[in-house]
Amino acid sequence: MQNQTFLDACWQRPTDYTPVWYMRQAGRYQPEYRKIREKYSLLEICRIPEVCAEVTKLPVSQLGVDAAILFSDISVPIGAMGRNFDIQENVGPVMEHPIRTETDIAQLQVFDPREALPYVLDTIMMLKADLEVPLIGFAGAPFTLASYMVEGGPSRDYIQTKQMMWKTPALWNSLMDKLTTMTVKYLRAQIEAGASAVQLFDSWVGALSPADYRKYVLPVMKRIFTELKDLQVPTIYFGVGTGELLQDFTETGAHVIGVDWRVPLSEARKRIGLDHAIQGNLDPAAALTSGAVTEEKTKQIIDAGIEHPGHIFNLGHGVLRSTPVENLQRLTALVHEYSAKVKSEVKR
Ligand code: 1CP
Repeated sequence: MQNQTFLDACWQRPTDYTPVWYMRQAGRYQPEYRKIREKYSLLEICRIPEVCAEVTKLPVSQLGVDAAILFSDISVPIGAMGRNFDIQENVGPVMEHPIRTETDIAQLQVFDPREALPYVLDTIMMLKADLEVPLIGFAGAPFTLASYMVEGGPSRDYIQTKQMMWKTPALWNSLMDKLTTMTVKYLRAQIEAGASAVQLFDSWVGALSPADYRKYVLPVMKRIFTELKDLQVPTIYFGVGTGELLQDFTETGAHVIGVDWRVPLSEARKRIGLDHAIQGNLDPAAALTSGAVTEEKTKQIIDAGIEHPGHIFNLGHGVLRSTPVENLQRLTALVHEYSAKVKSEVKR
């Protein structure tokens, strides 16, 4: 029997306790992951289903979380679209050549995931057979993916991306259109292979003003969530620094809205309303220490989340590399035990 608590919370059904998983729950903070990385590059791990499945499962047994997230990277589909890139140590995805012109965009291939990324789907099928918790598939959202492609790598200010968006909107729209079509195909294939939910990582979209978000990004996000609807799995939409965009996020059609730590969860609930589940939002830096301060912050988030059905506990962004494994073990146990206690008191 699979643990359904995470999926129930996504659908805003009552649960006995608050489910929890962590963005970047597989990674460098784990000694076992570092050991595997001595032998394989990140992209090699993604391409070998046995190794990729092992890395995906590790945090589930180690931390006791209520969901697994496919181990991959948002940059993986860029290669399948026909552009060379590399994931550089301590940097992130870096393009061989940035995408800037009409020809660059015309050459991007909207691939068939079964042909171009079979190892991703093989990993999912392998995991589906022996995971005791639901598996979350994922993709980078078009804006965030475009930011890497247009800038050529990680960026602080997104100057080239915004220039393309404002100065050559037709070019921008054609890039977003292609990324959107690709993302829908990729996520549909992940769900058909066995993913029980999918998360769209729009990590850097908080760089946009609400007006620009509504004009240049919201329409494609609506398209993605609309085109996934018939598969009837929960969809999660997350970005960093998106407090001012949360209301707009509710218009995308995502079932669950991810919130970073800059907005208190009770305030996020006001902005999001009652029709969506909420995921978040402990400051990842708070997991570096454990003790009274971390406990107080965690309990505050659980208390705010419990007021309405549909809260999934998570960090406000990915696990930081220097986080001790024991802290996440303790945090997971605290979320489970404290939320179960509060919920049983409310019932009585
Ligand atoms: O070699 C390594 O181990 C380097 C660190 C690393 C890891 C563990 C990178 C490079 N990617 C990944 C895997 C990864 N990437 C996962 C699976 C891990 C899990 O969640 O358990 C996921 C979900 C991602 C998604 C991802 N990649 C995002 C969205 C989530 C987020 O953190 O905002 C983004 C923005 C990336 C790009 C990326 N890949 C790697 C780095 C260092 C970065 C960020 C670079 C930047 O600052 O722009």
